[in-house]
Amino acid sequence: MNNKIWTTKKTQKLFNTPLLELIFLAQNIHRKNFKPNTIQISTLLSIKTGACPEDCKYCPQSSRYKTNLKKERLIKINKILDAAIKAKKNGATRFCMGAAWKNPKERDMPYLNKIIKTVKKIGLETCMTLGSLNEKQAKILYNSGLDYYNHNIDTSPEYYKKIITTRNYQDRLNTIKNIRKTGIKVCSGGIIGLGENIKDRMILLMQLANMKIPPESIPINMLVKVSGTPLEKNKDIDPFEFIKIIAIARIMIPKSYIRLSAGRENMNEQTQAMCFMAGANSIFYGCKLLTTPNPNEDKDLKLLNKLGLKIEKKKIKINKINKNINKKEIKFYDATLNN
Ligand code: SAM
Ligand code: DTB
Ligand code: SF4
Repeated sequence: MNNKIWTTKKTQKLFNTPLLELIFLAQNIHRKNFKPNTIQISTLLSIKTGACPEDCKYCPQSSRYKTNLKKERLIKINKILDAAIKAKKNGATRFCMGAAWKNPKERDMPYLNKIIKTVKKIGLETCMTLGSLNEKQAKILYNSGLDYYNHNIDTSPEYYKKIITTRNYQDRLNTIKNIRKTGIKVCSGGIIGLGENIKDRMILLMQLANMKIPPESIPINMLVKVSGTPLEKNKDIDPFEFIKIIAIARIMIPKSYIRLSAGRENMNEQTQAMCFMAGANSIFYGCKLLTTPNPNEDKDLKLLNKLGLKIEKKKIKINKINKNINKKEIKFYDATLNN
């Protein structure tokens, strides 16, 4: 339970603290709560791509913008299984699956249940991001064994209205509440570079830090500027500004994993190293995020090696890894997809 409230005054004070002082504070807090030199890695897969009815101005998958994206309907479990096995072989401990939906439909639930069960059988933690969920859907995913649900709040409530008009901030918070009521761990964070001001960044972090139970995992994304989206020409973020947000997030939310999320493809090694120094302890690993590039595995392993960072091992409670995958059953479910 969270009994520390971050007021505007206290948060403002952090934002006015010199960067190197913040990094020092953040690193100390980090070491009190996490094993040093250790990083959690997750691999992402887009399981339904593009044609999204929402109008998020940053997103290449919205149907409103011409982004040259190859659309794909919900993909077959067999294909998901292959990608999950590859991720596991490469060392990932969590497999995150994203769908460009406003929300899943009732008819999708049995299929999603089967996906979760299949991925878990190979010994990976599972995470999904599928848009809004009602209580019933959250419960179904929990009962299927889903470990994490990603649902970002992106920015401050005020600025959110300027970025997305097809849903509101409260809808996002309601879904997070529905996830919390189950036992699924919450993954929620934001994006830096949307054109927000310092106050919006402060409010974003206060929103996350002041939740009754803060999200266990907090992705901090740097906007990936995609041609055709309304934000394609946004101003670049100064890397130090970004590092500062990571350090403040670590100080305000000491016990959560902070993920250096989208945007690493455009960061040099030194910037990433400073983010780790400032308390980031998780990354997306694998050459693709959902639709845009991410550093390839070799490049990342070289960086982790140079920094002496070890991949966090998870003891996943699964008895028979790689066994019990019923190919016939998967074929049956795949046949229910009409694509
Ligand atoms: N449709 C679902 C939703 O919006 O919750 C799930 C997929 S959506 C792509 C997941 C998250 O990716 C968004 O909430 C947003 O924070 C992040 N995202 C999308 N496009 C991005 C971009 N161009 N740069 C950085 N982050 C982005
Ligand atoms: C999150 O915060 N970032 C990831 C994940 N959660 C789903 C997605 C980043 C998407 C970047 C744009 C793309 O590749 O489509
Ligand atoms: Fe759709 Fe999610 Fe992209 Fe928004 S962020 S357009 S909801 S896929």
